Amino acid sequence: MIWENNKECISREDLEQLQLERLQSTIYRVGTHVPFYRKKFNELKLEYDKISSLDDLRRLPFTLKQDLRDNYPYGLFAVPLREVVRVHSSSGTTGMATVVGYSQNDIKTWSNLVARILCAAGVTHDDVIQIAFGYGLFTGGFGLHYGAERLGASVIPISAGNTKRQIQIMQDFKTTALVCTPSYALKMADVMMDMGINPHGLSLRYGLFGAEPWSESMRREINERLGIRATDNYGLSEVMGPGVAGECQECNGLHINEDHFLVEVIDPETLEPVEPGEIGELVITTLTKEAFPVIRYRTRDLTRLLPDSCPCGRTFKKMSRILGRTDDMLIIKGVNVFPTQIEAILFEIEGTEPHYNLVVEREHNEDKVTVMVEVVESIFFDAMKKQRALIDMIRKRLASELGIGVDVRLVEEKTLERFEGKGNRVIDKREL
Ligand code: DLL
Repeated sequence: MIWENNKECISREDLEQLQLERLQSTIYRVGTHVPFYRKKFNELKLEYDKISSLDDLRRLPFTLKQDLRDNYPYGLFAVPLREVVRVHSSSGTTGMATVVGYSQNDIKTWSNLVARILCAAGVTHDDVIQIAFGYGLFTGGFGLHYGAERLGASVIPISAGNTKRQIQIMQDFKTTALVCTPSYALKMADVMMDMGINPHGLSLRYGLFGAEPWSESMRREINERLGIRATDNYGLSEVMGPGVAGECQECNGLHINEDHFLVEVIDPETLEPVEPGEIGELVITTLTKEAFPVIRYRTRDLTRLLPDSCPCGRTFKKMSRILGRTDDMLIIKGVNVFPTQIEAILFEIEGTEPHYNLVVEREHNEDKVTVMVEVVESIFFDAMKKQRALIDMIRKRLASELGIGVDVRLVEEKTLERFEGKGNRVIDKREL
């Protein structure tokens, strides 16, 4: 089923016309209401009425996370605070927090776009959706909640944490769709095992996961262990929250809600567009946001646009799953490596558990990575010889696929941290 057939299956020509009209009104809105953009546009001598094609987007300035910080808290809002009905904020783990706002219309749009994504994943109003994202300043909980209600599903707003209770409720309330981070889904699978509950005996059918990078191998693992069909969905608070892009049941790329977001993929060094289909940094311009529009927001997320049309019938472009963030990339002996690449390989190796950490240190001006990976009990207590053989095998697999050598350490089951929200598997000991 398609939530909004007339929009999600629009012809490219009509879409581009709609995008252009919406871009023009967004530029006018920020140029007249947001001093930050007015100043930038004046510096560029940009005349609003001279934006006459989508290619003109490239004449506009980028917006960076730092710009949001510099204008903390409300400096980039395009409406007076009395028109703002909701405020969300990022946690600020990598610096000062950023604040975003929503008008009444923004909340309506947001709910609708999240409903599209739930519907694309196969969920309907007959489903019981357990939302195990944190409710609060993080956009995950409320974003998915409003979308699920808009869809007409039965929503269980349990929030994150208290995993045993989550599972009890999943069992008693006959949850059919689980919404959380992929890391938390894995943790739930572990806890179910500890509780002696067979996930395949539950009513669970769908998992909608997002908010952090994950790999195809991790999807397979979650699907098998929980007996569900997991789909990926993407968003970021600066642009809206969840609802920017999501997978349909083809599970091979995320449809971007292009009638509300104009995307570019650029080379983060040269800032020029990459060749079609090449990997680069995703840049997003909002087309309908009222309270907090952003122009050419540099997400730092790396992806590529996929060329093929989708059998599901949606005409919106698809992007690959997020391959990493420009700021997560490790440079080991000159080779660029993303944690998700290592994850994908570890998940394929028999005997290892799907829990790992990457410890990064700097030795002689080079990043050194040690992969700590949990192994099943039988291997951990096995003879040293067997352990050595496994370490060698993991090292070889990583070396052949990444092109560099990393150290590997096996650790006992349940020794590495588990996550209820966004996972953080990189322990960075470099003092950068
Ligand atoms: O994580 C919004 C969200 C909530 C998306 C729930 C999906 C589901 P932020 O906290 O602002 O917002 O973090 C945004 O998380 O720039 C990506 O680096 C990462 N991210 C989000 N979704 C995915 C995904 C929410 N599906 C940042 N795959 C983004 C990989 C993701 N990374």
